[in-house]
Amino acid sequence: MRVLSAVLALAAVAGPTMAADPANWAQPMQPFRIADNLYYVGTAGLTSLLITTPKGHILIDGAVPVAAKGIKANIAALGFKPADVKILLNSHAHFDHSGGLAELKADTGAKMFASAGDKAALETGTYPGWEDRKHLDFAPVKVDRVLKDGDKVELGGVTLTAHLTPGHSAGCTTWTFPLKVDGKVRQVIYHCSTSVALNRLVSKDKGPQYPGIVGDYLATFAKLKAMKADVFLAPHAESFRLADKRARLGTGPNPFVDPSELAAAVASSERDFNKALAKQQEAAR
Ligand code: 4NZ
Ligand code: ZN
Repeated sequence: MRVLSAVLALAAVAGPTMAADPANWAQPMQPFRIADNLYYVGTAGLTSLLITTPKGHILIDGAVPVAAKGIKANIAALGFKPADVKILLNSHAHFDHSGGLAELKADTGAKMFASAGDKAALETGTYPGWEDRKHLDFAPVKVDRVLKDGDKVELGGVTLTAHLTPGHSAGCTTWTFPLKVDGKVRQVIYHCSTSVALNRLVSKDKGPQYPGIVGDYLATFAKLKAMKADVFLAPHAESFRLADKRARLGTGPNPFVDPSELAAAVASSERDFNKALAKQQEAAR
């Protein structure tokens, strides 16, 4: 009981959008089908999505560097060939979501598509504004195609749309695509992230994480509030209650369908952002 209340108290402070448990970032997880041609191939804490097509596959996010081998093993365990992955995409250029991409690219031969805002971070394997924090570095990955807002990525009859939602990173990219779930076409959103986490919004001596970061977050919140989705997915498993939904799969209607989740997650994240901004502004006075 004491443990439970401590966990609940921590969860209340951390909020649903914050990385809750880095201990599970490298923890292997059995891959599974979310619905139709969409599979979860990430770790217990970090999402990696496989979208299969007759012309090859698309993989979104590579988790932490040590997770790359497990992601490949997960793809193979589902009966797909890692060499059939043709396109690599990402949510954002932080080591916990892009760290495994270089190895995955080398081993699959896939092309890496990413936004202009994240290209430099991916190609240097650094966290812009935290170049001195070497533990945030990751293996650099070359970007083969630069994506703009609204660009479509097409393969084998599947079309994904890139929505630039900068703030959490300068090129944070939210992905949307249709998915057949329980016989009905649903809209999936893979929400990049709008958490503040390690980002300096305002700072007296160091300046912001990158110029224009606060305006970017504000525009991104406005943009996300105007979007609709039936299936909400995100780079951190806790942000969309992966374990709970996984456990309920097959027991009734697909638990990944929840048209209310995007708006709730964005509202909660915006409250967290406003608190973090006020706190950082106070500290910078
Ligand atoms: S993130 C850490 N990608 O911003 C790093 O959610 C990056 C994030 C969360 C936590 N970290 O080092 O603890
Ligand atoms: Zn991040």
